[in-house]
Amino acid sequence: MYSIAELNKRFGIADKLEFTPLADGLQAAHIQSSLCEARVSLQGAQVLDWTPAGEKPVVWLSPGASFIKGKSVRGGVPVCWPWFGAHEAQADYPAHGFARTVAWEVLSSEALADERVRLHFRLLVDDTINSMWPDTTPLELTISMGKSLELELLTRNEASQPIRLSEALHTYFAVGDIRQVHVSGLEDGDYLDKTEGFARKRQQGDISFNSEVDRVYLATERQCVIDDPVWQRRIVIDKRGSRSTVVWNPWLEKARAMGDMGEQGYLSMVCVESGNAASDVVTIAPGDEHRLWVQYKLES
Ligand code: TA6
Repeated sequence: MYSIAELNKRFGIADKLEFTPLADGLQAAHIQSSLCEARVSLQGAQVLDWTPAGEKPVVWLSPGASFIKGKSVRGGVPVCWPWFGAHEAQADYPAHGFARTVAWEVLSSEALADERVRLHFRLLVDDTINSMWPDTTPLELTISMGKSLELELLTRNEASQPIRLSEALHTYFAVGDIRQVHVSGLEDGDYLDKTEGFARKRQQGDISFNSEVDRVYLATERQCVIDDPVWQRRIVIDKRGSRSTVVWNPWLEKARAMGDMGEQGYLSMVCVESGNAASDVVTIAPGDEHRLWVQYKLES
């Protein structure tokens, strides 16, 4: 692991990108440009927040978030990989996989011609990971930050047999008031309702929120829009290589029990996650690769 000074020497970009310490020995890339401000933790290659210039935050970081080694930060864009939710067979394996709680290395940083900053990460494999996931499947994440935020998660299968995995970019979005938010793009789609034992249901109209919502929408590659009348803006979510969209808000009781959502935090967030889960799991042939790509942008 590089020190902060080494990270800045190798990957810092004057007036745009500086590496800074977080708590508990964790490190973050801090992007401050004419287009946006954002932070990315090297643990989990987790975007912590993203605020386009002149706007309120778009990627939400919990006011109760804690920064602890081996624990995913509440908010931002946790990378759920190589399984989404609970492991199929091993109850003691970490929920949402191991990618979000381990160290990643920075491969490169770049200031693009259009002023965006791009960071390229690779997950560092250790013995604990090998014991849970013995196959050779290098994982990389590219994050491009500007007026829009783009992430591309690349899985290569270098094993000699096909690999099955589930995954999600578990993005927390900031909203003015969840009780007035509508999410569109999933009308008429089938979903699994986690609040009712994964019962399969069909979505009627757009999604609104007045209690806990925890759903995996299946076989959908469509654009989603978070309509926020309080902050008078729309967050537009485009994706490729993703057939599932997960929509989640824990609501009051579950948020309290979680302990890191902040007192009223659930009112100011919604997760709309792009990935591949349940019947949408991905199979990658030996020598092949799979890319999960998302782009977030604002419309007023
Ligand atoms: O994506 C929705 C979900 O799977 C919910 O069921 C909820 O538990 C959430 O993720 C957060 O999970 P975490 O492990 O980060 O507490």
